[in-house]
Amino acid sequence: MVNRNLIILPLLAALFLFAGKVFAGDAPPMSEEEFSKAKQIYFDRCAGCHGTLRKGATGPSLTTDKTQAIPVQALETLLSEGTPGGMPPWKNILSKQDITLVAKYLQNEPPQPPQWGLEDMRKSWKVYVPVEKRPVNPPNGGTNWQNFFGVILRNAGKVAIIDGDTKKIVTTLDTGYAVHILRTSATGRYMYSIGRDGKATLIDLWASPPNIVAEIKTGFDARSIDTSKFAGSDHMDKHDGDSFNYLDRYAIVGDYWPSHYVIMKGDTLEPLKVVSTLGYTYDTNEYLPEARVAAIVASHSKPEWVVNIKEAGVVLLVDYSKLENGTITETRIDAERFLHDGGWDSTKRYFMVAANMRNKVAVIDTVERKLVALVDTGNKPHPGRGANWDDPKYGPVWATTHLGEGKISVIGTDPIRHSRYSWRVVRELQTAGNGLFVKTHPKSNNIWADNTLSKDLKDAQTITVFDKNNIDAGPTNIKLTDKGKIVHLEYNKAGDEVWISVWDNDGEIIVIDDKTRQIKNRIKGLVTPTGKFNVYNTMLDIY
Ligand code: DHE
Repeated sequence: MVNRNLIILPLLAALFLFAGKVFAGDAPPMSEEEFSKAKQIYFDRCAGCHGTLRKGATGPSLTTDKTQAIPVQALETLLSEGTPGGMPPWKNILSKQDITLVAKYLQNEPPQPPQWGLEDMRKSWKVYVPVEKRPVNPPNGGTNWQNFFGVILRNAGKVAIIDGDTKKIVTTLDTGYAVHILRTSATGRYMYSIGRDGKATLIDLWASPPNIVAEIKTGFDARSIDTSKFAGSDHMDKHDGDSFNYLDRYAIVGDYWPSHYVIMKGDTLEPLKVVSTLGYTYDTNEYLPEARVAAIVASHSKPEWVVNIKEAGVVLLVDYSKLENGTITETRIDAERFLHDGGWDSTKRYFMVAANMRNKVAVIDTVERKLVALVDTGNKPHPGRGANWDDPKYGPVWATTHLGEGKISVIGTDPIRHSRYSWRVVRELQTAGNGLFVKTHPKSNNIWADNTLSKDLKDAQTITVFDKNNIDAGPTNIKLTDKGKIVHLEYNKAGDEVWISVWDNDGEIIVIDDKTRQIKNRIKGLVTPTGKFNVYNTMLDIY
């Protein structure tokens, strides 16, 4: 049965948009207190998709020429019910009063947030445990620390470190507001968290128990963090007699606001360089007062990061090999607008990134240093880092889920031995509903995907799995929970378990045996677990 709202809401908005063009309204008055409360709600819940200045990205622009054309009541209905394009129904999260506040706020001009420069960062920078006071060896006693998982407890502002062998929570750390993702250093010793509030936190996994050794505020709004993973090579500059390497040397954070990236020392988070990403769109050459840094990945074969600028549609290859004397070199590659998330292909030469508002995946060749292809996918691709496997018919492939429909698009990634399949969708796999993440492992026969954004709650509580060697047999959908939603998948170091989050205030991690596809463990008592990152798979970018 078609959900009535899916028809009424867009019609309502279109009707008011038309009507409003004739009777464009003014900004409704708001008290200072109301404006400040609505500003925080917008920052927490809306800015990620619609932009700090409301110019749009994963979600449409919400500038006042548009929002004043829609009466407050219609805005309230849209906010309450959500939209088919992926905006959740806020009635389940915000009160009616708060929804009204946000509706009014959207009809007022957005405030210009402050800047945040190197001096501000330096003042916020704290080292809790100096490097010389940290363990010089990994924990002993058989602790398989490279099979630890960092698990984000989103609404609790914490990260749990869970032992992948024992399934025990080793410790829970206060990393701050709405942590978004975790990454590790190249050796896996350090784990880095980035919160939506721009705070980066450095966790020492060799401490017993792991502890926070440094933190810094890099801006007001951030989503990505990574580290330097190039081990260097003989021809590199010689420093102190041995070949210069970059393992654990640097960390980089990409901010949404201000629009910049920040390079720090990897073992202390001391800020070294801030680089603005403001500029022009690659296609229309209009100036962008907001050019947010989306996904960042670290090259394993060069001293460089791949840094994606969302609104500009530009991919930067940032060379850090001369950072010692203050120099970074950027190669700017025009790709496609509204770049979001992405990951390496199986060779770690090609970077696959979703331009989700343009329904495309951009393929960047980091050897030839150019855009190789723009692949048409389904409605709003959203891969996380995506998933790589060897398809029996198409050879090496990479896959993405979609925010706007229940489908996995599978893209050929081997331009040498499978050139006729490369850089185009070779399979479309139906899942149970709109998803966020897809995952597999080189040792697994399975491809797993969540259905987190499905309009039907039972589908959002379901995991979808395909057999790589019998994909045409279609999906197996397994309902895993009666509470919350299923989100994000991660393998353990051995590649024989899949860890899946039940995103709920009384959440848990469900551990599935990858061979039998049966539930092995439930790690309970976790507040809104979302992303989780296995140390070994994250340091080596195994996905
Ligand atoms: Fe994410 C990855 C941005 C909402 C959980 N998310 C990313 C990346 C970006 C991004 C740019 C890639 C980072 C990288 O690889 O360097 N996410 C955004 C948004 O702008 C958006 C749409 C809205 C917002 O305001 O943040 C958004 N993200 C969410 C969520 O609602 C999720 C499900 C839960 C949460 O934290 O609020 C969520 N995003 C994640 C996770 C990853 C991620 C777990 C990393 C996946 C991985 O395996 O690498």
